[in-house]
Amino acid sequence: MKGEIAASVMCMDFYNLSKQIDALESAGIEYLHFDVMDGDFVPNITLGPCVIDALRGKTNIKFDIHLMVDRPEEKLEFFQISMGDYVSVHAESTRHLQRVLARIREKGGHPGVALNPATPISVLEEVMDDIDFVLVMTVNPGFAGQKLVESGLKKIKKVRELLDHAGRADVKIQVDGNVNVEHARKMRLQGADIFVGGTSGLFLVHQTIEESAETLRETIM
Ligand code: S6P
Ligand code: MG
Repeated sequence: MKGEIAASVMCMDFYNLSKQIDALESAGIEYLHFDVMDGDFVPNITLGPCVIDALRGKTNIKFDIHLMVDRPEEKLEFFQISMGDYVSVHAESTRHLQRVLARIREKGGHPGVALNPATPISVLEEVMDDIDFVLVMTVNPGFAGQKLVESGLKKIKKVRELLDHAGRADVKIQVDGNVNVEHARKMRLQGADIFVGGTSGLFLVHQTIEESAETLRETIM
């Protein structure tokens, strides 16, 4: 599978959002990654439906909505999911994982399961038919600018093997957290497909978005 890049919206310059989206488009970025945090599941509050709705129709970049909220099955209805959106929910955030994945599919989205660094991958076994991607968190969710949790690297490979064994070689693996060039290279070798670019990979102080995207792209070919 070709390596793809998802730009972390919470790491963007909100004052210059439209200019940065133009830069992401010209750099061929595949997804806009929206981090939705509720202050309960994770210790932070970030983007919500109004931000996602405001950008809807303004760009051709696909939407990738990362729900870090408790009980996502109750909150999903606040979101206008469009056909083809990628939507991930955390396995740790719900007692009704299959139900919420099925609901995302019903709304036209691509459902994904996100796993915190300490969460075993076995939870995927029972929802194999309900997912289009797996989000392997390589930091504990909540904040940008954190340091890689090294065990995440091996976990990518374990997830790839589990998916392949189950006949789901088509399911993409997304990695999120401290995806800099050095880590992206290792993550790619372990089998990652979608790389979330934040403060370490895409929105760097001394480089333009285009320059960072090009370097990241070469790394994940
Ligand atoms: C973290 C969130 C992520 C961050 C991204 C930031 O809870 O899910 O999507 O926005 O990881 O990237 P970086 O390079 O600052 O770690
Ligand atoms: Mg995220």
